[in-house]
Amino acid sequence: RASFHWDDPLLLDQQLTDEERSVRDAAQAYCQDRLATRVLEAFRHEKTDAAIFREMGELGLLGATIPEQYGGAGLNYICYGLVAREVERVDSGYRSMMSVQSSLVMVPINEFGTEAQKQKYLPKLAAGEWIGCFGLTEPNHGSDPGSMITRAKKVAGGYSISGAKMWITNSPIADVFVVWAKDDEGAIRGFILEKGWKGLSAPAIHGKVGLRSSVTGEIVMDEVFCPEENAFPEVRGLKGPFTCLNSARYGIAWGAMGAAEDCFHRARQYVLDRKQFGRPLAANQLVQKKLADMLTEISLGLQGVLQLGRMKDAGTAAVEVTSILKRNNCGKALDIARVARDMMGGNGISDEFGVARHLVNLEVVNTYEGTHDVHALILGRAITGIAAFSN
Ligand code: TGC
Ligand code: FAD
Repeated sequence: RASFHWDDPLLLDQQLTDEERSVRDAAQAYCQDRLATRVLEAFRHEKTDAAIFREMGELGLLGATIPEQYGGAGLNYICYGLVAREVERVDSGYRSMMSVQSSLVMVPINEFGTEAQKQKYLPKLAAGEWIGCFGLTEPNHGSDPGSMITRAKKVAGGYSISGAKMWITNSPIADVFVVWAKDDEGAIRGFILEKGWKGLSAPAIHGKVGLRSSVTGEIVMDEVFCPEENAFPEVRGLKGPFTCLNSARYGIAWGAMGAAEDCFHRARQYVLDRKQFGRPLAANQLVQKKLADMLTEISLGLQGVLQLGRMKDAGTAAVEVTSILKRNNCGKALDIARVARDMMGGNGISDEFGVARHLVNLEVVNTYEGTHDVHALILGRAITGIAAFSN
């Protein structure tokens, strides 16, 4: 009879290559030794440690899928997912910092940038020497970015960009801003702006109840001059930003499972240790059912993202598959965090027990990069051929 592994029942570990396992192990060692030790203070005091970018850069954790010639790690999508899972096992905010840099800033520069843009920006972003952010969402246009009002007016030698972006991860500490704006023809285009350019500011948004280790801000652009050489030359329309989102949403689907696993492991240990009515909480049927439900969803969610990663590496992943996994894994991780919090009673409310922090983080993760319901609508359109979110 084969033995059961409660922490890896479907033997995910055995489905990885040696290289994938070694990337996972290196990421896990860094995350547990260097990130887990500082997350409580970061979360409690809403402090983002910019040094983390350099540390991740040194380990090759930024731009995992970007070619080595531009400073990336040249790894496959499975490796990128495994890194996201290890980082988010500690905190979704740290994964957010990493995935914005990797998927939302480096991916568009690599996919849509000129050779000069790639040479200039990618190596420094990969090293964590420069910090990047991605401005798509606006104060009045979140789920519907196609209605954005930020404008890039053609002027001599480049563009004059005016508008505001809202809820932008990393923006207050960013050196490089990938922003999306409509040109004179009404087509969405991408631009690379730099900190310090006249008319560009990025005030922080304070008071977030989740994702407090990751700084979020606005991007305010008041006739910012962007030279022609800093525009993405070819890409037009929502295909530009959505190409980045395909990669980031995939990483989030892995990451959310990391947070869920951490909640599951903490809740399991807690109910084994804690006694009520003269026996461990874990001896109760209701408690065991909760653990069984958690493990089932985590195991299935991990197999789902593993398959999606293999499909992405093979070039066979339709974008809707990412919606299935982003939606499922974020929603299930949030449910798991809520149940784990409940299983830990009053202690579950304390930030020192970790689970409440995951819970409020996952509320954000379930919302950004396409809300849970917006991904249902993307899938609904693909299933029926009818778009429910627009006329
Ligand atoms: P729609 O008609 O669906 O598409 C317009 C054009 O875009 C193309 N397209 C895609 N291309 C590549 N990948 C995808 N996933 C694509 N989805 C669509 C499509 O083919 C079309 O091209 P063309 O050439 O025919 O024009 O556009 P729509 O306006 O009807 O879309 C509606 C909807 C709901 C699907 C979309 O707007 C959506 O996904 N909304 C959610 C917005 C969102 O995800 N925002 C994320 C902001 S970034 C962020 O949250 C970062 S947090 C990161 C962190 O901190 O970790
Ligand atoms: P809305 O679009 O107003 O949605 C509100 C509610 O209405 C949701 O429940 C939604 O599901 C629902 N809804 C919307 N449309 C429909 C419909 N047609 N039918 C049914 N229900 C609908 N954006 C960036 O560009 N870059 C970033 O780096 C970034 N980082 C973020 C970091 C944080 C901490 C947060 C909170 C957000 C971040 N975002 C970022 C923005 C994020 O992507 C948006 O918040 C998200 O896309 C939702 O948009 P919204 O907040 O405007 O909500």
